[in-house]
Amino acid sequence: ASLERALQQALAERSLTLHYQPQVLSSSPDTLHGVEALARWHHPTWGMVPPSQFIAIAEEAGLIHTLTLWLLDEACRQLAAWRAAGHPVPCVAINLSGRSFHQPGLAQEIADALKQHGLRPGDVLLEITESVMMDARPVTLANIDTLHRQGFKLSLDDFGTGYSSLSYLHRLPISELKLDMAFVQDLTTSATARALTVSVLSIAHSLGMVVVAEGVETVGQQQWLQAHGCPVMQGYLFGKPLPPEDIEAWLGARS
Ligand code: G
Ligand code: G
Ligand code: MN
Ligand code: NA
Repeated sequence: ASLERALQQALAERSLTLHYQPQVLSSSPDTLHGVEALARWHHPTWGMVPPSQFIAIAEEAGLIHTLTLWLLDEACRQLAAWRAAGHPVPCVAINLSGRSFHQPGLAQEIADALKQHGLRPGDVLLEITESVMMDARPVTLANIDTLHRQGFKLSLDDFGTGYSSLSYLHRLPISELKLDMAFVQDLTTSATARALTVSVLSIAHSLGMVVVAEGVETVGQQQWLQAHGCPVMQGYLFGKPLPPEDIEAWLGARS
C-alpha cells in the first residue's frame, strides 16, 4: 500500500523517467530502426524499483492507465524533441499493459497524445503481450481495431513465450514480432532454438511482419541472425536502455 502511494506521488511529481534502448537494422547496425521506451523509477530512499514490480503494482492499484498515458506523453515529447534537434530517431516503441486496453477511450487517447506533439501514428509502435489477448474482451478488440484503422502498428512482445500463440497472428493486425531473448540467447548452443527461430522468421516473412530479435549480446548471435534474415536486432551488443541524452551520443558516435 505504501508502494502504491509512493507510485501515485511519483506520477504526480513526474519523477518516473524513460530510458530508451536502440533497435538497429541488421543490414546496418549503426542505423536505428527505432528505440524502445522502458520505464524507470528511482525512489529517493528505495533506489531503483524494477518496472516488473511497479507496473504490477500500478495494475493492481488501478493506476496503470494514468501511468501509461504519462509514459506515452513523455515518449512522444522526447521523440519530437530529438527530431527538432536534428537527431534521426525513426520511431519509439511503447509497452502497453493489457489492462490499458480495458479503457474504452484508449485508442482516442493515444491518438490525441500523438497529435499534441505533432506526431503521426507511424511514429510509435505499440508493444503488446499475450496478456492483452488472454481476456479478449470486446473493449480490448475494439481498441485494437480502432488503433489499426487509425494507422497504428502493433508489435507482439516476448513472442514465443508464455501463451503467445499463432492464433493471435491470425486474429490480430500485428505488424511486428519481438522474438523473446530466451531464444536468442540459446542460438549458438541449441539446435532447437535455431530451428524455432528459423520457423518464426519464416512465418513472419510470409505474413509481411518485421522481426525484432531481443537480447542480442554477442557477435555470434548477431551473425547468425543476420545470416538467417532477421531484419532488426536489440540488445546489449548494440546498446543498453539509455537516458535520452545518451541516445543522442549513440547517434553522434555513429554519424
Ligand atoms: O527495462 P527492463 O528492465 O527491465 O523491463 C522489465 C519489464 O518491464 C519488461 O518486460 C518491460 O516490457 C516492462 N516494462 C518496462 N517499461 C514498461 C512500460 O512503460 N509499460 C509496461 N507496461 N511495461 C514496461
Ligand atoms: O519489454 P520487454 O519484456 O521486451 O523488455 C525488455 C527487457 O530486456 C528490459 O528489461 C531490458 O532491459 C532487457 N534487455 C534488453 N536487452 C538485453 C540484453 O541484451 N540482455 C539482457 N539480459 N536483457 C536485455
Ligand atoms: Mn518490450
Ligand atoms: Na520481451
